[in-house]
Amino acid sequence: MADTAVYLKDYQPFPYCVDQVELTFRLQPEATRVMARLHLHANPARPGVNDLRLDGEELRLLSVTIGGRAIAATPDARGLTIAAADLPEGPFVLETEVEIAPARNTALEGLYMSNGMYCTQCEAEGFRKITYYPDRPDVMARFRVRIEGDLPVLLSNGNPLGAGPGWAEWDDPWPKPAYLFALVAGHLIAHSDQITTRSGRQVALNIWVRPGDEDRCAWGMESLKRSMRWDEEVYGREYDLDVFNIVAVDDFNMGAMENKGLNIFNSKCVLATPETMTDDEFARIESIVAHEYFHNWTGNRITCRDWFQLCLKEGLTVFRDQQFSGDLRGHAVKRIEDVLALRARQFREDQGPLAHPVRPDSFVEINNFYTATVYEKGAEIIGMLKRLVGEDGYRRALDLYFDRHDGQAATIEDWLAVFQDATGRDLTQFSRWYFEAGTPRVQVAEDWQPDLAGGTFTLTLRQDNPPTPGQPDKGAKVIPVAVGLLNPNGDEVLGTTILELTEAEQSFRFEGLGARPVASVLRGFSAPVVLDHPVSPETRAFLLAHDTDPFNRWEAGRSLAKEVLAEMVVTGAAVSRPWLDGVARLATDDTLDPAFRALALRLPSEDDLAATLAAAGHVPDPAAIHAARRRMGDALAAALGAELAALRAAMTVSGPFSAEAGPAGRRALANACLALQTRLDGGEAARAAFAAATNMTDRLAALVALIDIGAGAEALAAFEAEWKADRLVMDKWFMVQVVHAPPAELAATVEQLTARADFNMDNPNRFRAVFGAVSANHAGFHHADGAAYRLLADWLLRLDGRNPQTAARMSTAFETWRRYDAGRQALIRAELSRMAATPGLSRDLSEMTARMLG
Ligand code: 0A1
Ligand code: ZN
Repeated sequence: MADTAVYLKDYQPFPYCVDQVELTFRLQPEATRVMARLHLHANPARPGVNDLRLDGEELRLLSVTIGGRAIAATPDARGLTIAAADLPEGPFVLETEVEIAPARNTALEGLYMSNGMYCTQCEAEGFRKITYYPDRPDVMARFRVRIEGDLPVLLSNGNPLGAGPGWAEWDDPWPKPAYLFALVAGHLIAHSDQITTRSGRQVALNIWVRPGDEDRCAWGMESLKRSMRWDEEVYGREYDLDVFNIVAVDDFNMGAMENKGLNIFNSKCVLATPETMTDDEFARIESIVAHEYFHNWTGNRITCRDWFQLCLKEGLTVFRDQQFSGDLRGHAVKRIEDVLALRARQFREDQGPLAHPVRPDSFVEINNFYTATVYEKGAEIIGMLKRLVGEDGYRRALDLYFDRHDGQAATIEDWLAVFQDATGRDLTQFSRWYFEAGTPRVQVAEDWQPDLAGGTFTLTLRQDNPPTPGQPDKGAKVIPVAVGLLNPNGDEVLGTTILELTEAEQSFRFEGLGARPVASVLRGFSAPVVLDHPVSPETRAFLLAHDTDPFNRWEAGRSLAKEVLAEMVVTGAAVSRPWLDGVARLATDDTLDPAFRALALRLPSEDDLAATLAAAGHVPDPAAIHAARRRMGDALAAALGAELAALRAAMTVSGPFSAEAGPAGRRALANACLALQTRLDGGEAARAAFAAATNMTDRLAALVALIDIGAGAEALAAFEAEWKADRLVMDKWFMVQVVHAPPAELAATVEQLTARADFNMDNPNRFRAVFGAVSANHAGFHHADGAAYRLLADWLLRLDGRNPQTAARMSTAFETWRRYDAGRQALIRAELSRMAATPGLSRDLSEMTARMLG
């Protein structure tokens, strides 16, 4: 790798402190001027004679002065060094003027343009593309910003200072790192509201959008207000400025960004109406709005000392947004959804060549570390901490965290120390979760001694911590394993109890039980591990029917489904009765939450099954997995038969549309039934549902059901005719065709879609709609001819020249390559090698290909 790595062990404080920054922007698409005044003084934490090194990339430097005197300074490709000899003693003011070209910025990092609007993305290291600056999170400063431009709306962080025609000034009283800086300018319209915080501060709330989108903001605004209230009630955290602005932008690399007082959102993650967005998207918008808002305390008021500590803000903020969504929508269903996502993304990452610790100790390009491991596993670790110290301990620790570190740039050591200090618990061994990669495997063995102490049941737990890149050996972790015991009638004889597994192997005894109990292990998914608990299909079916822990009840059905599917793939076995009967019973049980029943009907994904087979020592055959999964769906449809129509009818939602969990759960169950019904009736019900749908959830479900049986052409044409002018809805139209293309037709489908005039590779949403879907189509992506591998690599290379960050992220489609047979491995290795060898490849993509090639 040509670019060198940065190491955590090399951390040193920056030799200068920035007290205040004054920025002036003179906006022009091809030549924006940025004038920066930095008020600096030497940092007592870094004594000695130090040059002043400022980061800066792709800037045209026009002038540098210190204390008003011009300095001759020659920048290099990554910044500007001002020799210590040129710096006065005591505080001084450094002024620079640079020119940048936002209209030519296709990487969407720094200041760029999207549909005529100016906007910024500075996390992680984008501010250096705006001006020369110590672009690192431990340099926190107060920002004052003046924007000059011929546009009606000119926004930056903090509170408005003043505005007139063609100018606006903003002042942010809270010191912040440069990655939280934001600027937006454009022809925008606000959807406005307001809220009074619990101490009485009046806060103006605005969601700024392109004209035409103003009727799509109501849900985002409602979500914002709920988030603000929730953070006050649950964490005691209040908002701290007079205004909170959200801006929707069409071209954005990620979901959204928590800039202080000026959150910027991918329009897909904030704009919604019932006609254009599905229930899942409504729920996602709610959680992302909350996530960005929660960052105001966990990320902004307390930020990260360096980028190795990214999980400090991200793991905690994900944990908080998961709690919030659980409180609003029901914890059982939320937990199942979170675990499904964790396994699909994080376990996959942790079990392949890209595995890295939640707190990595080196990186080449930090943008490559905004991963499921840092975010989702980071959140799981906090869930475990909370389980170990209890509700009260957690609250005390968090209060101490906010008290002790407000206004600081902190580390994971600081975070663990507040838990130790608040609860007295030694977290030395627990900290391995942060520093060691890989998903532990926990094996469970049972023993029953009817004659010992009135009936003794013993659970023996053994943990294995598999090697990961650069970490061959690992010690035992602290694993909280939540366990419950049921008697043969299904009654609980032991309510949920946490067993703390701290050694490689440990036994836990339960006495005086009378009859052999059924153990429900890892309730609520109490730790992010792979559980290996060999039990009979009958026992799984028993837990599916009786477990009092909703997560484990669902999990019993899922484990059974995976075992049955694996058996079907490996031996060609038929779909097993206990699974069919168990799932059918659950789906039709009116006492259960419809959302939960819908989840029970969902089959394991093909990628999940491939991972399961690989872990069991098989070489997964994607075509065989695809065929077996279809057989399984057909068998489930046949088993439910006429009940499907009845269930759908029973789930009818009347009255005006509501995106709340109740009605959304009913639609989820109805649509799960529709998908199965379509397997039986040739598409009759789905065609009727498509025509009758009054919201996007029902319409898209019907469309997908039809595409899935190869009968989608008419509905696709109708959908396109209705929505061709709507970029967010059309992303779905692109995506479903690729995800559900017959495996042999995937490459051709993609060729045809990318040839369309409305396929725009510079829009990350559109690019992802097509190429994210390529790898989501497991059997198509892994078709033995290798056509999809080649196609994806070609497009990633093309994108890399314009938007390296998104190209690198999407290259993770290849991360599972070592699971497959020699032929497929050779094909993928060839594509990875071809990408790696391409001259001029970005730092982002070259790091990813190198790591995947290992
Ligand atoms: N901090 C944001 C996510 C984000 C990260 C990086 C970005 O550009 C490289 C953009 C957004 C969040 O957690 O929501
Ligand atoms: Zn975040």
